[in-house]
Amino acid sequence: MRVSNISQAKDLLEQHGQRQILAFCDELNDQQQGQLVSQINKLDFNNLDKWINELVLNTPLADIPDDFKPAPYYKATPQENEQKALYDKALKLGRELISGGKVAAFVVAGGQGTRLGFDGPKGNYPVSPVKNKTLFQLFAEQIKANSNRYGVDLAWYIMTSPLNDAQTKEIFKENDYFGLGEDNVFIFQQGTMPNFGFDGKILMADKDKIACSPDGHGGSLKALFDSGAIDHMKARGVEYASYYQVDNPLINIFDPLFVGLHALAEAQMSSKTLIKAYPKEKVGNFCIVDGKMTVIEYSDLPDEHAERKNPDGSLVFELGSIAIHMVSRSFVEKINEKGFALPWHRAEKKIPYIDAQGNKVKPTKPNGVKLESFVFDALPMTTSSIILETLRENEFGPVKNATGIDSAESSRELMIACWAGWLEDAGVKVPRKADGSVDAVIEIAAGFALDADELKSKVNEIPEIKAGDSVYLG
Ligand code: UD2
Repeated sequence: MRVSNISQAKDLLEQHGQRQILAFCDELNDQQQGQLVSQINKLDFNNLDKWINELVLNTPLADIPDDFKPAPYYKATPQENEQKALYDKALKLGRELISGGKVAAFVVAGGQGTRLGFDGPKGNYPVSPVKNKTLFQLFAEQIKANSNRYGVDLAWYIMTSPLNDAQTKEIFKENDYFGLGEDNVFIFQQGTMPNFGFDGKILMADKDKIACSPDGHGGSLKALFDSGAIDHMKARGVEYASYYQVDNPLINIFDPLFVGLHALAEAQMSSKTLIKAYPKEKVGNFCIVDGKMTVIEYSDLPDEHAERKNPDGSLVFELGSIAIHMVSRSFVEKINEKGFALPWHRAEKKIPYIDAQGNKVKPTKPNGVKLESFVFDALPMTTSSIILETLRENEFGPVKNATGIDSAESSRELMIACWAGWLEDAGVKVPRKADGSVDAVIEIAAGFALDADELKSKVNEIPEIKAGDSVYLG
């Protein structure tokens, strides 16, 4: 039901116990009242009371089914001849699909990046070891290098949120779309969800502003459709979106093997996995639940299952989800046309708000609930979905925290380690410390080499690397 003015809004909010939204409406001018009415119209009153009851006022227990088992997967390298033939076929098909412009990059970059403590879109965070290139620039260079390799302009879809959309667009404009051409970059916004106090009341960020936050990366599947990104893909002939998170500079965006295996399986949404380093590593777990591909978050997997081991000592649930997916355009079209809803996940957070007197409060401990959806919750809706193993050292170096684990510093070390591995593969001597870590700062631009094989063809252009050197190959 839509309301057209404050008086209608009062009745509607009264029915749902959310009258506090209008507490200061008498102090607002006409324009502010109009803005507030349009925010109220964005609330989903068909579901609001149910969500508040089930997820805000109560903390639902994680629903762990009795019958769940580890998911099957393709190893990073083929295990026997028949599989080798399949991988060769997939590689060939994947290359054809990329060359045909049928695969696009798709980064989710709508998050707040609170843990990093960085002001602005996370994609603008400088991270590369020698040149301090930003995440956006590294991705753009990789897309450009792939466009050159495959002889086609590859498209890049970027999901932002109201928190960072304008700034992200500005960054792309200022940097002349990082040389990709404006036509090949499509920036769109995800949806939002209102924030709640623990009493189930929607919080106000200001007298005329409902406190909202991005609706989680699961919102991407709806936002792709609602924003026109899917139509844009269709017009360009893009059939597959290579989904990744803005925090991972080591992502291999156009991996022909992954594309090919996904396409050969006629899969709707597929995933990359890495073998977990320890039972409760903070990544999702790929499982088969009631015959369906499912990810169970690390926090929801009971210890007894997380710790379970096979006779050879490996973990029974060893497949970690690192948020790398291949998503078929037809799947996004189908679920949106039929209508779908991903489950909401509850998170207790510190949410800035205005109190009953209209004072702005910045809480120092959690004061309410945010609801987010997760993209991997779409996996059970697929009828075909494959998992391909990737090696941690090649493809996972997330920047999430200011210091320590998953920080810019650890990500830089992982980039250096990955590129040092490529150099050694190519027969280049890399200085190493006694503990085996690389004793140089190394950066290989995507335009120089996209992978170890390409680097081999450039070995004559690589200078000698001495201990303590800073080496940029670009
Ligand atoms: C995510 C996964 C975890 C593992 C890990 C790998 C969840 C719940 N967990 O953990 O299983 O794969 O990543 O690094 O996803 N984002 C948006 N809009 C939003 C919220 C997030 O675009 O509304 C983006 C965000 O910009 C970032 C990504 O999603 O690129 C990850 O978000 P996160 O930092 O909340 O995920 P994290 O680290 O808890």
